[in-house]
Amino acid sequence: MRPLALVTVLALCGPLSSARGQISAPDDGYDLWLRYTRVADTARLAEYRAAISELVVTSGEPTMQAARDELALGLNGLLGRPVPVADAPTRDGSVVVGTPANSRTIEALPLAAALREAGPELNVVSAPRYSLRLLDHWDNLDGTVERGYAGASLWEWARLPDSISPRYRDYARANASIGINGTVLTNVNANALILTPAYLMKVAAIARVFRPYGIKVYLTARFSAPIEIGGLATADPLDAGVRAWWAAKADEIYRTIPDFGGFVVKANSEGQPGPQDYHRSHADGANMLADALAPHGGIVMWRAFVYSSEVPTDRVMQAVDEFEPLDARGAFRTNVLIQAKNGPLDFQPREPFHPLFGRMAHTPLMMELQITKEYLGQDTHLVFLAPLWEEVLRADTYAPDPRSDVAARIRGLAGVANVGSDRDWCGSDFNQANWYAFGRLAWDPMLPSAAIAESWVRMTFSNDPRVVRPVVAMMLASREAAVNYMTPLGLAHQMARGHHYGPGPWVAGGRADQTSVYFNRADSIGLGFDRTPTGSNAVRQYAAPVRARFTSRDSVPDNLLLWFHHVGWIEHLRSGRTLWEDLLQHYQAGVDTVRWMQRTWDGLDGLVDADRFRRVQGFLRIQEAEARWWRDASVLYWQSFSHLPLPPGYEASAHSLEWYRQLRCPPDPRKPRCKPS
Ligand code: GCW
Repeated sequence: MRPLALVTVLALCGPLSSARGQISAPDDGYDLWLRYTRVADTARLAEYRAAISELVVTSGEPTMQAARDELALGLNGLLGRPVPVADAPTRDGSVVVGTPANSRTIEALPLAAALREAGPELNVVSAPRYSLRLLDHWDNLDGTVERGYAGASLWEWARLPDSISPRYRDYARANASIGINGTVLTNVNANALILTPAYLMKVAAIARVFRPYGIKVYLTARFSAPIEIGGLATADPLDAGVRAWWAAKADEIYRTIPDFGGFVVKANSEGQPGPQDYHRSHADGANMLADALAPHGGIVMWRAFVYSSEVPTDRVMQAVDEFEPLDARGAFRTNVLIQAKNGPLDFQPREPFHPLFGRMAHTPLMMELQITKEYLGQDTHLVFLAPLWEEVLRADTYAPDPRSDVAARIRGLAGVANVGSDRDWCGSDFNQANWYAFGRLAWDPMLPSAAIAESWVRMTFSNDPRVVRPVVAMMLASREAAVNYMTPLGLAHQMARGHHYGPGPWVAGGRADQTSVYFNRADSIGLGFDRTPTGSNAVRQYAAPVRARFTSRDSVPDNLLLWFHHVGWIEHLRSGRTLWEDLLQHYQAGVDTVRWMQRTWDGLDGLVDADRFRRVQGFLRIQEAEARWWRDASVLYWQSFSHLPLPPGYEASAHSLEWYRQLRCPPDPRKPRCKPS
């Protein structure tokens, strides 16, 4: 008898599920990629049934029990018949789950030799690249979610700790299946109440559900908490009373939640309190919290997303200016990580990589990605984000290290979650793919987007190549389509004020560094932000080879051209076309790609279950209309500066610029959508 040993629950969803049927079963989205429908390929089903005869999980450890439950659910579903659970292997085809430490059967196996014997084709040895693979929820205690487009918060604070929603476990299952091992429960725009005893009890109840799945909980720490809930007169990080308060708070947290992960902090940014309120540095603030957590093994993830309209420097340069000098003098404690967004601005459809990734010599870095698509069409637009993330993970910082790509310069990934109380968790079928992709990349940042898309499609829709190939192609084309119809050629932050959904290249007034005109710099001469030495010189924050590439008009990639250069409307680009012509072409290409996605999807009629087919079809209709809205509003606005004509045959705008400027969004905080006709 040769029992098959499975040592991790992660092995569950791969190969078995790859033999799914040819027509997708109806699905309301709740099961995500963990859809255990019966294998429809009859030969494959027979093969699996013959190979798997029983399930043996002897350990009573909660994690092993969770693995057993998941395997039972998965195997029963995939094989279409109950797989008996046994105490010890009794026959060929026993699936034995455990580790040498908790299972006699596995301990007795000559595993090392067996694995060696199995040869290099055995695709089961997998270790995560990063130890921190976290979802950051921007969830508020009143149940709203900042930049959430999938309903209310999952955390039912009013009912906790007594009532435990079954969704907590299903959320943990989904995360564990893709290797996510931490959840920051609360918004970085933090509320100190989460640190009060009553809330900590609730957090502990969630942590209990997550624990068997290897998921730790983390919280956001509001810097002014000692004043707001501690009754102190100050939150000065160098004040002895404040330090003692945080130390006692950390002790209390760990008494309640022994495996608590630590804090995420947004300080002195967008109105959040922080150490600079007391003329102290970010290091002073981070270190105070780090000292409180250190005795318990906790960490501080201190965000680098800081910028101030009072600082005259280009907004995208402020994080490096702030953090590099602190890093250079080794100012941060060893349990502090600096968490930077992928780009130096704010989760745009395309940005260059954040220069901080090449600059910090001593302090470990986390990268924050945004899974919820605040600036990328939110719930409705189909935009698969893995290509965006792949681009930044593979970017070369030229830091003086043996490996200098961004992926090698960071210690972990944090993804701003797109999960909410909607039945389908993410607000749309395809948004689920971004949650999935994030987990896969946090485990292995070198995984190609195409491979991630393919495994997701197979697990979520179908193994039929007539489905897999076109859907993967749609997913892979989708991000560039959004870049093209929203912010082509390196433009950024051209979204309407506040909700960031539709176009607003004319947005001006108020805080300058949050306006579109600050970033587009459109004038009668041309378009784009000069960040070379003749402009803000943001290029100086990159290592010499990167700086040279971005500075020269000959080498700057077209897709970042207007991020770094102010270019004349009739200047010629490398394409041979003028900027004006190229811009028009990109906007049109964005619309055309969405139309191609529509046609491609329409071709799947009858191959995808009718419910999902229609849902996706409807959202693609919205996306096509809104791609035109983006194109027309933007082109008309640029034309008011360039005074250049549209070439013959260019699709005419349905409305005037004034019409687009007047378009108001319905006051719907959940889905703040403007609908052009
Ligand atoms: O992207 C911007 C968002 C804010 C967010 C902020 C941040 C949580 O518009 O809603 O606040 O970034 O990352 O702190």
